[in-house]
Amino acid sequence: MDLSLTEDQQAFRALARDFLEREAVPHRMQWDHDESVDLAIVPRMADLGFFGLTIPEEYGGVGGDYVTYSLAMEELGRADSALRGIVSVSSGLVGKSILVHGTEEQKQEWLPQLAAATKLGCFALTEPGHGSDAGNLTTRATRDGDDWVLDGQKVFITNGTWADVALVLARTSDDGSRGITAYLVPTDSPGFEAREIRGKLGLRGQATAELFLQGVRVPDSARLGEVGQGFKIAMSTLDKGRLAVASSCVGIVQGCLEASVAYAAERTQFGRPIASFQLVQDLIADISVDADAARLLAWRCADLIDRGEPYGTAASKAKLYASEAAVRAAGNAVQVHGGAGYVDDFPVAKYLRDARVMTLYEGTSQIQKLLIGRAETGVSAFT
Ligand code: COS
Repeated sequence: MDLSLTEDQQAFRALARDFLEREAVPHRMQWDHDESVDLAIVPRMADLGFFGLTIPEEYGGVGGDYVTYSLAMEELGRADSALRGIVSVSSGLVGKSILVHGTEEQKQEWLPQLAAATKLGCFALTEPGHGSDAGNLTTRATRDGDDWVLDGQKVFITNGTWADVALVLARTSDDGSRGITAYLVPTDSPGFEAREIRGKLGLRGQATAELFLQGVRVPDSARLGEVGQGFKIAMSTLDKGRLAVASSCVGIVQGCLEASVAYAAERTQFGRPIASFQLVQDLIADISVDADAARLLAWRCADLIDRGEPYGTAASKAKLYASEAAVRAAGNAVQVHGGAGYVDDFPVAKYLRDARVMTLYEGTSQIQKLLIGRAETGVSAFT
């Protein structure tokens, strides 16, 4: 077993760290306050290869491996999880779905634009009535001649108001999860409306939206994969998405560790730096162990993908552990900072707010446990 990174992987991580330290870290609190990152950073991130990392060179990407992708997501999570969401949803959930399930025409049309971030994508699965129970979603796609007509509502859609294309999961028959089909819907289609959700606890710099589809007409060439294959496309896409969330959480834990160590060295109480107190070291030790454990689970998942081996359960384990660790670590980091951690002078309050959604989206912790338990026992809770 060799856990060392290649020179290319180390170089990309250093490049990403340097860029984000200069271009994101100084602005993240303002973006958080404004409830929007400065979108001018998006093309600059694309120039560095963030959006094209796992898209092959023939489609305008970088053709990198998933360990590098995990490192990139970690650096983005350390700097600002709002940026990570923009990248991993657009090029990850949407781009990789197209790469795996798209026709050659769909790949040629969308992948170069997603890799260059001249177009952004959003992943429209969740509905007001169906979050964990994705297999029973109710947005409808009805065949009309050569077209499909989509009607329904989606919610909590990252990039929703910024996206140029929405990967929409819609019901084409009443056959449960087998009656769902995927479509690539241009967001300027008549009948498509995105409304931003404001006032989120965290991830405030990223656009999260409700989508309304009223008689949205797309040609059959906008269908992604076969009729009825949409649920499997969504689930397999989320497997890789969960690696991105897990890696981003590693970045949060790492950021919490660095911030806590720095603060504990500088802050004095009782005439000594608080870093010298064992109970403060106890908090920092817990954050440090969480960083290592979460990172190893994420890297194991990335390595399985790079080797072409099954990785779904590893992705669920990484996502479960890392997201819970991010919440725990951010809480510990605020504790190290005391009252100073409760305001935005230090990054830990934002880490805590951003971390909280990680145990919810792309499959709650309970869904991850259900999937892990199912893999271990071979028994589905639904049969
Ligand atoms: N990759 C490929 N195919 C998959 C798959 C995956 N990861 N997971 C399931 N499938 C396939 C199954 O093989 C099955 O195929 P058949 O119909 O041919 O047998 C089909 O999809 C249905 O799978 P399953 O029976 O597991 O579906 P369930 O209804 O039992 O799934 C859960 C229930 C809860 C596991 C599922 O709905 C789920 O993961 N929900 C969470 C959704 C989510 O993460 N939402 C967040 C949205 S992004 S913010």
